Amino acid sequence: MLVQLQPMLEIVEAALSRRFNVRKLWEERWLSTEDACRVRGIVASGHSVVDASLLSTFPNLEIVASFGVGYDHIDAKAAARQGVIVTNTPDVLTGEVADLAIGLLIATVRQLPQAERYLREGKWASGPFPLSASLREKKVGILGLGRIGRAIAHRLSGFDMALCYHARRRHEDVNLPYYESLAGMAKDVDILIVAAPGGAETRHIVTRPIIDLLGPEGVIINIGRGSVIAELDLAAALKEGTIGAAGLDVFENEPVVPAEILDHPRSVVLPHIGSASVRTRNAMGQLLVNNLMSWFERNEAVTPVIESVPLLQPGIPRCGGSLAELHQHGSGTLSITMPPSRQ
Ligand code: 8YV
Repeated sequence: MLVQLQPMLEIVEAALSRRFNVRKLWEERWLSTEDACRVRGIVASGHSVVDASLLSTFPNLEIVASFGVGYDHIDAKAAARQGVIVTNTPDVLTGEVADLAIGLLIATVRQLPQAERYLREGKWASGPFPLSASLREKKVGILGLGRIGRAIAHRLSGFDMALCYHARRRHEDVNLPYYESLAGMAKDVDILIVAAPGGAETRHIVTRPIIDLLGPEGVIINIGRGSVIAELDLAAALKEGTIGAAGLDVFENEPVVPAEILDHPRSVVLPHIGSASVRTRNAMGQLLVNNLMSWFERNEAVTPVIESVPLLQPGIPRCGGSLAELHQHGSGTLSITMPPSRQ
């Protein structure tokens, strides 16, 4: 039996319910102790908190399959201690999120939403839209050089802009200037693009002193996690003009956006749409389903998170079991394809 914590794409739900006995926790609100013991998998979205206490509710849990690349909402270390693997959906969304970062960067610097509003409000007839800032001759610092950070750097390499990055470590295979300290990079760049994951390690690493180092013409873009930036510091910096503009797709307490950010004339705000195209969300759904199928068919995970990798080493006893036990026969159109079973 699987428990699903939040509603998901229809095609994912259809594919899951064809193959598994799925209990929708947000509808049922409770499970009997007997049912809790039958739960072998949790299906989580990017916003469902899966902490140690939830994990321990299900003594026979084997896998938490999460929709999205970021898994800061899941206590993957506690899961590993319980012998539970966690999977996410990396790679299939990298290009989509990187595209959005570039769009948000241009929109923020060239004030595209503001200019569009100006036209729609009928102001063009009374004069041209005020001149914007420029991307030309600007230096960009990328915070976080994971898959998405790299894809952003790759796209920006066609923009004739100076690029550099800060990450926990230097990436030897990347030919870009590396800053060991975030402050050092912030002092040298005009634009900071946050592409770091969430979680305790990155929480509030961008605080007021870092923001102020970007300067009054500085720009901050965040497509990583809201928690990386101390949001109230950013709001204050925008208000006081110690930073020029902000383009944000992610926020600390989504869907809440602080009024100071929302009302600022140089903020561009999006409702966390980095990966939100039909194509990419379907691919993420497919990967989530593939992870579950592969686990229950052959004790393998397609995309386990790093904390789960030791659990998947040969020789580690695992409890992944036969899919037959979990099958729930049903009808319906299959829009998600299943990975082929191994003979
Ligand atoms: C997710 C995201 O699609 O993948 C992530 O980590 O931030 C998003 O793009 C979203 O959180 C899914 O619920």
